Amino acid sequence: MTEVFVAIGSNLADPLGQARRAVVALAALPESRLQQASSFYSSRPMGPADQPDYVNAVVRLNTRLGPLALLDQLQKIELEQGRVRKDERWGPRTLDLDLLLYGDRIIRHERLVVPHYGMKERAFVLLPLAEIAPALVLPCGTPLAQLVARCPHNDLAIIAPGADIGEP
Ligand code: A4P
Ligand code: MG
Repeated sequence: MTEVFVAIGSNLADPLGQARRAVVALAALPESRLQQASSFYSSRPMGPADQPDYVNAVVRLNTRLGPLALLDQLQKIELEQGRVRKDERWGPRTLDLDLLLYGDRIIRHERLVVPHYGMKERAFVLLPLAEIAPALVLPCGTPLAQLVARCPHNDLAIIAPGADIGEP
């Protein structure tokens, strides 16, 4: 089993509900076990400001899926739960699932870059990650706590407790 971390983001169509459903879907992944889920955070949008606030969270899974098979599963969940059909075209994506870390692996594939390229600067990733894995050290050797300490995060607020995983 490999320990992996997945970031959840949503800012459309009941973002908290989307994020909660994503945790349920991640808990049902094949060959995988959900270990931990962070609180749900609200965060101001990174990028264009004329969009709603986001709900963000991070989960920890143990999995036997390979990195690309896991990415396929994440994209399947995005499609099943994250996209709304408007007329004949796919509407805005309401759910974003990013594979942050896959064990200690450094992956540079045309479909998959791990660690996720933005994770070191994004408070909405770093804080939920630090909540569930405070002692984590990234594959590059940088302690997560160091990244958290130098990342402004005053636009982040916990809006709901994390999912209760329960005992196996
Ligand atoms: N891909 C490569 N590496 C990965 C990875 N580690 N995990 C590829 C997931 N996918 C990965 O992804 C585009 C392609 O990236 C995929 O086909 C996959 O093969 P996407 O999810 O379709 O596109 P995207 O998410 O819109 O692009 P991008 O650049 O990942 O967007 P970001 O950087 O995720 O930004 N503000 C707040 N507060 N909270 C947010 O969550 N999110 C975004 C999206 C913007 N602002 C935000 C938030
Ligand atoms: Mg993405």
